[in-house]
Amino acid sequence: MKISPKFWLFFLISWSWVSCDNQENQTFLPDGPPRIEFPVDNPRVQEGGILKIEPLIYNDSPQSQYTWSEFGEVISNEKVLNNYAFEHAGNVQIVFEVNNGVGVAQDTLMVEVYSNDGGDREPEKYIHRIVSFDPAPGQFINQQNIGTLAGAQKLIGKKRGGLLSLGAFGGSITVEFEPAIPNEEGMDLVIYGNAFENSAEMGIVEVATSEEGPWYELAGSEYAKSTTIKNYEVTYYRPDSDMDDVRWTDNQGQEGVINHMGTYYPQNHYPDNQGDSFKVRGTRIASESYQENGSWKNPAPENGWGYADMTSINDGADNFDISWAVDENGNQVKLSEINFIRIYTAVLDNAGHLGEVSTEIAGIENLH
Ligand SMILES: [Ca+2]
Ligand SMILES: [Ca+2]
Ligand SMILES: [Ca+2]
Repeated sequence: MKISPKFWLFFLISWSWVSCDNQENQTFLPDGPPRIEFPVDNPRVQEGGILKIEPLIYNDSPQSQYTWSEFGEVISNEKVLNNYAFEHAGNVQIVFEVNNGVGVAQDTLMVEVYSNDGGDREPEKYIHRIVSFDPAPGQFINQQNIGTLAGAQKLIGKKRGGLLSLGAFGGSITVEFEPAIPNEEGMDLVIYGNAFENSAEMGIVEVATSEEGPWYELAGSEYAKSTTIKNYEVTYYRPDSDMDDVRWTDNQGQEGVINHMGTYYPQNHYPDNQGDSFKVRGTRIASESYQENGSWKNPAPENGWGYADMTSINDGADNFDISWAVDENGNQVKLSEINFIRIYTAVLDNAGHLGEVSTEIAGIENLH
């Protein structure tokens, strides 16, 4: 791997800075909770390649405890993530946590792991075509790899073709499968996301045999709950400037904002291709992110099933059975196969410094 001179310069500066800091703090607790900065915003590495990530930590102390995790699995407890191998192509979300004895800081880093392009495309098993990408506002929206139509195209023909963020409530992707996915006994398809423990960002899945519909929701564990709101509508409004929050109103008399995430994500969080305002509608599932010991948590519902970007096990794989399809009145619909899948973010929630809760999709697989 080639490391840029900028990185080494940063490394040397941060190393000497941290060395002094450690000496000063031998006998004192730090002044306040830690704060994390990564030297590179979006590092890239080839599939199977290794990467060293050295964060800059303010208020670090000799007693600090460090945790690095990928998809909720702890991969290191060192201060520096050293020579870690990235096995799967796609955008990998790494979470780094520091506890300095006074407080806890947590930050995420998106690592782009690019494919060797070794002919691993299996078009008949994976997404055949992107019909449309209609994101809602979010911190990744309008970012080339993760929040644009070009980013969506990378999911075609692959199990994990990258990572696509749908933005806040109602943001969606619609894809075609060719040949159709048959409805056989048991599970029929898998949607890969980037959920990890205490980070579920649930998306509702709809299916159809024709692009024009009718569309049927796959009714998951939350479908009949009293906290689930059917026919929920949100209108988003284009902000005055790129760095502003995005305002929303809903059809329940509520309003709020999708927070702009500042200099880490300096682009406008409102989708480029939308006018002054736009409306999304669907089913809203309850979500209440909360902060615990400095970490933001957004756990999946207990025994939850039937949503995209919810399960942290098996590489973030959520399984679906086409037999879960229901019509708009909640009646079960018998489908022998489907060609079209639409996924939309089904929650409207903010998780502090982690930003809006938004479904991510890495790929979809036909199990038959
Ligand atoms: Ca089935
Ligand atoms: Ca997200
Ligand atoms: Ca996610």
